[in-house]
Amino acid sequence: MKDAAAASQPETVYLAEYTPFGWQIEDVHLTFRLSPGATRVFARIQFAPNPDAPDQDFFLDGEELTLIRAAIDGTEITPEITAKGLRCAVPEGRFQWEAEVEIAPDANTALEGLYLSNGMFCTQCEAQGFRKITFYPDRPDVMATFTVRIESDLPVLLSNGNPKASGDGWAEWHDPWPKPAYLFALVAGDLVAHPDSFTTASGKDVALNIYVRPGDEDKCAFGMEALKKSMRWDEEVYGREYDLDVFNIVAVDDFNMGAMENKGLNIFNSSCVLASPETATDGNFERIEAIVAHEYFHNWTGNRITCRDWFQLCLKEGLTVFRDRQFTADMRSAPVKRIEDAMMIRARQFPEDQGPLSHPVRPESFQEINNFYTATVYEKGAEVISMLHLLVGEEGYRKACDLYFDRHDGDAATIEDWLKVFEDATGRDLTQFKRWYSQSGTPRVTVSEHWDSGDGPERDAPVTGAASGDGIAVSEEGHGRYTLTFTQETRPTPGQDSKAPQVIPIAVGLLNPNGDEVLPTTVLEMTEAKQSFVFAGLAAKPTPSILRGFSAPVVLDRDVSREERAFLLAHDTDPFNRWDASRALARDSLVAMITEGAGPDEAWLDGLERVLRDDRLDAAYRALMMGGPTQSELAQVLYERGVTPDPDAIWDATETLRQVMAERWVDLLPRLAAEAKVDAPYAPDAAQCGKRALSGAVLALQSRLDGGAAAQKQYDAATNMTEQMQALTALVRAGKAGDALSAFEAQWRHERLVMDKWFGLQVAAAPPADAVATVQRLTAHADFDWKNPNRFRAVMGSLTMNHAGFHRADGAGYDVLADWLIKLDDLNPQTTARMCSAFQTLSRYDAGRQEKMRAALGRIMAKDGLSRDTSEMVSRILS
Ligand code: B3K
Ligand code: ZN
Repeated sequence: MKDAAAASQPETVYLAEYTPFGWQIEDVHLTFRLSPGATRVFARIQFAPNPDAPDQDFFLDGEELTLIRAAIDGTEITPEITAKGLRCAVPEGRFQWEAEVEIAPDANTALEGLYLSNGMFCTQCEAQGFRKITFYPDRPDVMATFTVRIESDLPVLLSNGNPKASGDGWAEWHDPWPKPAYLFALVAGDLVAHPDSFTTASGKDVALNIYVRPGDEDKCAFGMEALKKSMRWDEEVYGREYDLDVFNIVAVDDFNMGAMENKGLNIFNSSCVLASPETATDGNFERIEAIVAHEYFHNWTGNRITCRDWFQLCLKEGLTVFRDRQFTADMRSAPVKRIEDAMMIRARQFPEDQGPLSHPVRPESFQEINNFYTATVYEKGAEVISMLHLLVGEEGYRKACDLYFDRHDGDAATIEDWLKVFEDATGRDLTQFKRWYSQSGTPRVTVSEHWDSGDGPERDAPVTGAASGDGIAVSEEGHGRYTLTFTQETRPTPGQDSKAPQVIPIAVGLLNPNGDEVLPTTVLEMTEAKQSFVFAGLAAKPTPSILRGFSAPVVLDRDVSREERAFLLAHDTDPFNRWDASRALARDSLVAMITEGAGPDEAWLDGLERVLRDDRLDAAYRALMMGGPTQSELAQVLYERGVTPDPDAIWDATETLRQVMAERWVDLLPRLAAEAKVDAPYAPDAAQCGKRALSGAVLALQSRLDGGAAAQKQYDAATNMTEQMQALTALVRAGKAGDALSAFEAQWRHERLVMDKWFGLQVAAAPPADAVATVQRLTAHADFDWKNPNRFRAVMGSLTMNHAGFHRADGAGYDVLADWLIKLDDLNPQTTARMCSAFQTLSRYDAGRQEKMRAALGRIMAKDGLSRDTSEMVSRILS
């Protein structure tokens, strides 16, 4: 069936063509008789006509299923079966559907539907995996209660909802909450539980478990704490309580993404839930806390209120990302979190939004929905909610959310429903704001300023567009009027040639020449293509701090002098903009080094040094300050400034700069290292993680001076994975890692997740000229299990992160990736398609590289039986 499906022309689905399903489902009963090669699935489903959608053909989705028997109201039937599903005549009115199908979990390498991972049965149904389990209307707007019986000799048998009954070789589960099929889950395996419990605000006891393979029990405690914190936080901040007697999490080694929010039975990629100080880094701990929270928060935003269709994906994902960000900001440092979010959006979402894969937060068409689980839907989707939050304020936001939960509990909802609750709760008209959901592309905001001291007649009249009347009053008593004029422009994106102005909240503060803040953060609402805002009552020309806290996902284009940026680096009270001033100076300095052969900007390094020496600033923040722009970011900046980026020149410049920093701060580094010392048992909390981040940044610079001596010392003494990895990375970069790499491998050979780090690090930290050879060496390693998505991503994903190594002029980086993607596509289309996005920045580079990327993509496209997933991605990139 797979071949038939691949051979047929991929169909495009359109948002505009949404029609409800012709039947409603009252109740679903499933029985699974598990067997690796031949699992039998028995389904008994009550259908009733949907009065809102009469006169439809009865069609059930179904792929890669062998139908054994089907019956309607007890009478056997012979339906018409296609590569996509099943069609048959049905009676008018209600009827009972029965079907028995056979599936082969052990042959399921795509990891969608029911599959096997290390002998454990597990499922992944979002977005359209349930159709590989049984014939069903596999769409999110068909919601039903499920009763599931599992028959197997395996000791642990789990499904959604509450346990109902169990006996020798069987277990039954009942989920009382109507849900779409994509939230169905089943797990069966030889697993052990890490148990705990939680009492909800209204006093209900919930049994909690994290199920893992024997041997992993010692890596569950942190995930469990994160779960309990999330449950409490959702009660306190959103008033949302948990609604079943049990909440189970299962860790699985073979998983295409991070985790999945199945009702009452979350399934996690083991890398996103298992952690111990010895095996996981601080970064892993923080990510685990965020993902556990994210999946838990889906219980309300996604499960109780789900999406009408897959175009509305951002309704649950954007909102749930926004919620998990709020949670992390509350648990850790809010400014650090905001900087990390902005870095992520600039590094991942902006390139997507400005390239051939650009699509609206709510896409209007797709061939394969799995290709739209993107940074745009998730991260820009969260930014859109963050802007709404800013515009309506905390109180308005909470009122709107309460209304959303009241009005839509149990619904399959739309973005229109979401915006309507904001309109109804706050009285605001969101017609223009809604463009954030339909217009793709990153708006560019340019800024010009005008100062009128008020001492003489106004000479020029620069203010055009809508200027706000008497101006925004500031805390001084001067006569000066300061005008900021903004223009917004969004370049054409695929399928959208012209763009209308969007509502852009621009958070602004003003500083006077002493560095004192004369206007605290004020949100300007830009709604026109060009618009001015006047600030009155100033004693002297201020320095503006614009887009504070990254108040909108836009590119801010403003000609700012080095002096002004340095002033903001020294004085801005907004931690985000202070960091951003340094980042911009670093970017400009590197660009000048690359294009003019200039030396590093001394004034910036002086300013940065003052920040680093300021021990009132939190260590995590100073560590972020020490990191520079990524090479890919520099390539984008050069491209935007009309210079074709040369990856080797970018690499050389970043190396030179790091070397200069190391030499310049030879005295400062030991002082920072001493400040960053942790004198307490390991804990992955914000304070300790910040200190280790700072000491890691110091070690990276020190290793440039001492040939890796300090790194070797840290490696030998390390008692946790954060320090071990920092040291190993520094040694690899210093070219001194031979012994440490062997020791690490010997120590961790049996820990899959740690070995992923070993594989990934060698590629990511390899000198660009060695990256491809390192990939070739590692892919020949006996433990390179390329069918495991984590291992595949560790090696191939790290190659794409090694900017100059991947973009080698001879195209060897592109070729090795294309070869592996061609191979993987037969087995796992979803992971293959996702990795094709490494080519999305193609148009930035020179003709030679572009031609080589096109050739590599052409080879992928020409592969016989290429999956719909990969074919859609490659053709979008090539268009
Ligand atoms: N909802 C899942 C993602 C499913 C991806 C399907 N290709 C995880 C999450 O966002 O929480
Ligand atoms: Zn999610």
